[in-house]
Amino acid sequence: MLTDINNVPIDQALKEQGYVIVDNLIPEDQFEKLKEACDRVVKRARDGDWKYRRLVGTQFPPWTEGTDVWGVQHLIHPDLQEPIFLQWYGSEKLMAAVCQLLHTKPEDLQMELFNLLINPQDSDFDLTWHRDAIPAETSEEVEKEKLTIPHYGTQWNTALYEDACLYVVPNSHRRVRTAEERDVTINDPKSHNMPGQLQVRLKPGQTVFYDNNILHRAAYVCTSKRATLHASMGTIEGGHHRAATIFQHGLDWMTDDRFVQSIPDSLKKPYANVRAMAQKAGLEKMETKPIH
Ligand SMILES: O=C(O)CCC(=O)C(=O)O
Ligand SMILES: [Fe+2]
Repeated sequence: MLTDINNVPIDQALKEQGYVIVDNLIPEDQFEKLKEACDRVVKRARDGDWKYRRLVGTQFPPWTEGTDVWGVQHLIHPDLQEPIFLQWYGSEKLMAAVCQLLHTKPEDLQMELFNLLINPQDSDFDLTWHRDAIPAETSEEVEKEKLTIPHYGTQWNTALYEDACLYVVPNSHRRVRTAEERDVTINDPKSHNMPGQLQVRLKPGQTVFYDNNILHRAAYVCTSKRATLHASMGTIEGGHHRAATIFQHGLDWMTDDRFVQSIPDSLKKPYANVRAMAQKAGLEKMETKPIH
């Protein structure tokens, strides 16, 4: 059983706090390779040679405007030709952590997103306080209802360099916003004074898993190198709610034969599971419209 940096079982910590920090989920022999591969993909994205990227000025997909890059999308895309990302995504300890968090078996996991969060080059960029799957303007009644929908998945940030960009409000992932939080998310969404906020400080090699409905924001600093792997996995019980969150990023390239051929054994079933989810959702392509 895996425990967090405070020796609490990771599933218990995530459930109670809405986030959990874990050491050493990157095998030693993969660490340097991941850093090198990140440098290459970051260069491609900044050079405009990789079009799947997040651009300063826009928080949620689609990213169509701007030039300064704050994230690189689809690290496991076959056109990037960086096999180390898929190797790590399918590595034993990482998958064991995800299984413990989701209380499921590896064969019931579902392959999902794998992106990279980086420092912009030209200017700092703040993301607003948000929950990933519930827009700020959502009424209290609807928010309450949406918060009861289980996620059937988890997401994480794994830092390759020191990373203190993420802020969370611990334990805000299962309750509606207080009047004050609601006011901040709608009227002052880049506030540096959210009540109860906590800055998540990761050392290289540390991972934070966080509930995508925890209130969170991020501050992107152009002068401090950030390369943080940002990924998610789900379970086969996700259904159409999960499909909407995942496929809004556009994953139809996962049907590419070169991609299918490159999947390691540990991810074959999780891959079949994401294909099945698209099919069940009645999608012709593995893509849907943006939520926000
Ligand atoms: O930069 C981060 O650590 C968080 C990013 C984030 O919240 C998002 O992409 O929704
Ligand atoms: Fe987010």
